[in-house]
Amino acid sequence: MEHRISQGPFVCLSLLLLAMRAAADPLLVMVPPGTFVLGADAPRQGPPTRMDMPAFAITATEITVGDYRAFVATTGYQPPAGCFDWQDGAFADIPDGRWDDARHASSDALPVVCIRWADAVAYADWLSAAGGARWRLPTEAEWEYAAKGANSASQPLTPDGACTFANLHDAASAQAGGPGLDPLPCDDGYAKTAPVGGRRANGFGLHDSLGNVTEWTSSCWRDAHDSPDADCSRHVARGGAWKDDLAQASTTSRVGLAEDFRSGYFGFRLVRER
Ligand SMILES: [Ca+2]
Repeated sequence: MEHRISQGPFVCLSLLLLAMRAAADPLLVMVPPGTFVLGADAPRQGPPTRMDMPAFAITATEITVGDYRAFVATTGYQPPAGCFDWQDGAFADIPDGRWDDARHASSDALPVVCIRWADAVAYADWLSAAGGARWRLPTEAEWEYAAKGANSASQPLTPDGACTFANLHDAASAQAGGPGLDPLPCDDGYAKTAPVGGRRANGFGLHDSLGNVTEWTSSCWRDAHDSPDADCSRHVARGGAWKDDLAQASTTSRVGLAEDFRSGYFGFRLVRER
């Protein structure tokens, strides 16, 4: 099965040495410093912009239901009900949809969904307050650099190999009556979200940077990477989700959603500062 994400010995050694888990902290990987080209020559994805990136630590997986459950149990914080999701053959707002209902939290290993941007930030702030490091959402440049994993391609996956690395709209979601795109010619067994870490990591050790859930970033929306006009009523989200095809779930595809948007296909991962 062909793929174009490489995992060299340096990365394997780095993961062995640098992956770390504090008491209740999410598993981290260290992304090495480097230069990459942000974006692609495509609508709302450009202009391609060369960037120098420092090293940073980012969670290897999306934040899980179990992670978020610990936060809610400790603090009493509770995201408001309501979740935009696929149900009965259509996307619709589910007024009583919640991050911890049976539909979205059947396993603690699933990525947490149905949370707003502020609910993701609240979790990061709690982790920061509980320990000695600052946790935050990645910027969209950090997200894209980490997602590319030493591969500059906007789409490093091939259609038949996609399920090895990403939970996307495949035979499983098509069989469940999922969104009307042409499904990928593979089957990962999950019609919607899948337990984090179940697919192969990219070259930096990140799992599910493409697919599973679209991930919030800290960045305000800009129509173009070089636009001086930032719309901070929306934030950039990246990576596509279980409902998406390869075009929607590329390393450069991006959407901008209002801060109060929450859905069954939106989640997040975090950066930890030293
Ligand atoms: Ca799937």
